[in-house]
Amino acid sequence: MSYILVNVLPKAHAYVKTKYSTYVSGINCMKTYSTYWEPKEPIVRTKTIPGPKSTELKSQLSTVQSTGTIQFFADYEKSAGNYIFDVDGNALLDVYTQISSVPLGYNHPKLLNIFKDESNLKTMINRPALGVFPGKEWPEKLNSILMNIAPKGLNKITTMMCGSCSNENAFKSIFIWYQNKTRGDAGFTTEEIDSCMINMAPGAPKLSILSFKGAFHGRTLGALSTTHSKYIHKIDVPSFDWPIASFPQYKYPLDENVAENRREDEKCLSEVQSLIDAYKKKDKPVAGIIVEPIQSEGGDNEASPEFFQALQKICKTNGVALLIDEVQTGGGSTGKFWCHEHFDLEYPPDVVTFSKKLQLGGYFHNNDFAPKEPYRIFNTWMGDPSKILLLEEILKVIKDEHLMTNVEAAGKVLKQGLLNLEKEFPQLLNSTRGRGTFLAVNCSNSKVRDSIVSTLRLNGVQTGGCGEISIRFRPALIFKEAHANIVLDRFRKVLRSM
Ligand code: PSZ
Repeated sequence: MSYILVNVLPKAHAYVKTKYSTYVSGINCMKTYSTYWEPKEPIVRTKTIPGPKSTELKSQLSTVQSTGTIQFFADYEKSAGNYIFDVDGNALLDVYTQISSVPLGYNHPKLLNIFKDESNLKTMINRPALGVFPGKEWPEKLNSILMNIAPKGLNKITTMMCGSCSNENAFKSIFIWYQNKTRGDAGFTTEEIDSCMINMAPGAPKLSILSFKGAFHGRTLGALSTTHSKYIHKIDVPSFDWPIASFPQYKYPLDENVAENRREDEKCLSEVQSLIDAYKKKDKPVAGIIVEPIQSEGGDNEASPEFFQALQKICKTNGVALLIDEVQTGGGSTGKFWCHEHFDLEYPPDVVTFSKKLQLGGYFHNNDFAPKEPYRIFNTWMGDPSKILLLEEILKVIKDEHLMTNVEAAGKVLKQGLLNLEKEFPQLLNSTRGRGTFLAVNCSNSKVRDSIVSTLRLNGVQTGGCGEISIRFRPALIFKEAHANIVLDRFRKVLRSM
């Protein structure tokens, strides 16, 4: 019944034996997970990706669902480590990892083991309405797992399902906090109670959340008002009139453009203050500011630690909450577990949202952002205890296998390699940037970018685009220097062919 991955793939391709010594494919035929294999290099068998089988599946799916975004159909039984396998037998070195959401690669033996345990299986099957009927182990799990990785200074956690709903509910927490500051211990007035039921002030107050141009905070209706990366996300959908400030656009290399980039910081920060003043005058005061530590979908735009420190000062001076959206940056790939740890902030942020690599969504905050009354922040599932089991093991593997050190080492090789390619092909590439393995490079224009991403895929490397002209790298935490060298070799080959 059980078979080893190496037996089901062409003999021509050697497989690399890493720490575990017997990886076996497929959850049904799993006997032991003491072994872990992945291909030594990418395997590309079809002339096009999507290949014929993916194309056939796409046409099947198109009868019931729109398929305009689908790149190929994956074979998740075969996928292993850093390699995603498709249904046509291609194995791509995946440095995009399901939009930056796979921490330990595919079919990590330790994760496969979790659901062999019957009590864990029961945790998966009996998904509770966590707000009302949490399981007996829930307090202990939250304390030992999620609070263990809580950003410094934040002692409360609200769990959710995804990044968008984490931001949505964090906005609500911020509005409730803001109103509580003036209401104090007084209860709700009858006027507030009646007016909120017909979407009117004072019960539904005119408050706003300030966000930045180029930001991505999700696509649900409230979060979408703070998302400004692509028009296609927003068009035809009503939005709140909330303030939008410019986000720094740096010149690279950073160390050669210090003064200019500092002026860019100052320009954006003064815009933030002006917008806070303007929206106060407009009677839509800013209750919170939402910001990504590195704007991801919008093009991997970085801002300096000094920018974030000054932004926090503006928040403190104006009585505005600072929400740091770590949905894409959280989980270790920037070289710190939370990217904002790089910023050396004077105070903890007020709210930190997460999802993706952490498997479930949610946000960390302090007591002030926990509504006193029950049922104000609530939904059916409020997270998923089976995802916490995965997160528990993921955190253990990160620690036991020193994956944060690994991120530093692999990131250094990848970043230096990109800088070298930038020098070799200045007409095609520029502005290499990022932290850890959370890296990006700009292309000369969007046509060149799209062509590089698709040609790289046909050369066995799955990357992703972001913004108009950037390629982003989002490998798993198990991505090593050897993988970085494969990416760089293939990248060079593609650039030469252009
Ligand atoms: O096109 C999309 O909808 C995409 S592509 C990448 C994302 C969404 N990222 C999700 C994301 C994020 O990167 C940040 C910084 N904040 C919030 C979100 C929303 O998370 P989800 O997709 O889980 O709702």
